[in-house]
Amino acid sequence: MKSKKSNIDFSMIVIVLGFVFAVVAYFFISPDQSKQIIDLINNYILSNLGFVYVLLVLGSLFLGVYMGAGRFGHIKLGEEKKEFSEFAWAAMMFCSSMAAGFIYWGSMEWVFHYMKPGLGIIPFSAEAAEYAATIPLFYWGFSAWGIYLIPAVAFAFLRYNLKNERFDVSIACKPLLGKYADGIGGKIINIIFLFGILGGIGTALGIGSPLVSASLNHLFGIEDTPSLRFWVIVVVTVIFTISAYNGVKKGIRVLSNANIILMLLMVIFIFFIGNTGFIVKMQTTSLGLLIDNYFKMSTYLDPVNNGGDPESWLVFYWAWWLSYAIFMGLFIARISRGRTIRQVIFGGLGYGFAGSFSMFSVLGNFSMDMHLRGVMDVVKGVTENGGPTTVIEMYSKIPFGTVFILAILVASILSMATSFDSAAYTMAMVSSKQISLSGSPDKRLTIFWALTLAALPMVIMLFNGSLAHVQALSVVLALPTCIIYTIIVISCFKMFSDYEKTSGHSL
Ligand code: NM2
Repeated sequence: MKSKKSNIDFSMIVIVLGFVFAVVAYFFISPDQSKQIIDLINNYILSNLGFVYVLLVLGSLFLGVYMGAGRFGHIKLGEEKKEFSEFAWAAMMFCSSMAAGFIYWGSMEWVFHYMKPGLGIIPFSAEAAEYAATIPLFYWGFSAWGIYLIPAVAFAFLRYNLKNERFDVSIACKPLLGKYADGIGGKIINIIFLFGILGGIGTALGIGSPLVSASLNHLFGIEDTPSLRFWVIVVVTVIFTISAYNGVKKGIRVLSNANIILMLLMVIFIFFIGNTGFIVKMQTTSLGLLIDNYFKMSTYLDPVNNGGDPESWLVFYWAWWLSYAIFMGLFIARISRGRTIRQVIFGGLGYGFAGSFSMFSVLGNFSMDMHLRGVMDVVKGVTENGGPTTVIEMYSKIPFGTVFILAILVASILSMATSFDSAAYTMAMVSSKQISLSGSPDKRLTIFWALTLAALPMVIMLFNGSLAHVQALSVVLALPTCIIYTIIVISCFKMFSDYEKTSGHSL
């Protein structure tokens, strides 16, 4: 038996920690300049490389559907029975990807598109409102969830069918890169993956913690300052560290089930308490608009006017989802033993879309209705006081408002914890040298990654960096992830055809 210590790949830890220290130190020494550098790279990517993200995401949706519906679909990932029930699987998949964004973006995203719809639509018009209710369903819809699924299949096949003892990223690149995926090459791949997560989770924390601090401010009158947000991150970190420490079965599954039930209760409550007629009508309208405009929404980069919207939204969102892609692929693989490829692909697309649709269309249309009926000027609230404060102010106006805000507080913390615990857990899997088929990574490693995940956004918040900087950082860190992502997708198909050649029978 190997000792636990020798199972940790320290080289990866040293490099990632070195990077985090370097960024943190730079923020201490020169906060303004470091924010400027992040913005500069971010702007370059937004205006020049958007097409890369767009083609990658659309391409992977096509390939995913092809993989699930085609001849590989029936392949079972491992011989065993399904490890998790349908509900637990869907809940864990959904909750590891969604954090407090379901409340924040769910309730407020429409405002930004209503003000600046682009696409030749007149701002604040009826058309702008319908478009604003629809486009979030696209940014959080099929293409988005589709990003995770080919990596999930690749990692699961490697692990459960080819019985690989490592759960790392470089192995999934091997069919295409051959020996270049070993040694230093492999380490670079794993490190790029770890950086991607740091950026992606940073953005989620950057959105969630102001929402939590705004609820604390409303409920208990605590002043909403950067240091309160800092402490919010500390509390969330403690919770998700404990959950990740307890692993998938005891920690992550339990927290995710609780989280999804609370999310659903909140959405059902708002559905009935709000203008249900308006919500249902807009949901139906949005479905048609979504289907009608799917490809336009997927590729529109505004080449002539270069107006910025919706191009920057598209690139930001795809970068953000892509920065989660490999981590979610690993995580979905971890919970998918015993499922077929078809179940993973269509389960991921179906549950993902259904979850996003119900949350965004109910919370968003509820809030749009409050605005259009003049109950509250939500647009003014967002532009003058910011999104988080406006979310809380709006929900304080409904019956049982205080209870609902308490629910927002708990759901934001829970949903952040259920994303970050799976992230820390997969980071620990990748930086372990070996994990037995039913085993878990070293708990110390899991704690270590949980703390590292929180470090960057904490520092950016402490230095009064805005959410825009955290978002920019995630777009920047997602770029190298795109390269690895592409390699994994191609490798997955190559892996299947190599397997057929060597085993002599078709899959
Ligand atoms: N996504 C966009 O705050 C959040 O809900 C995190 C992350 C799914 C990659 C969402």
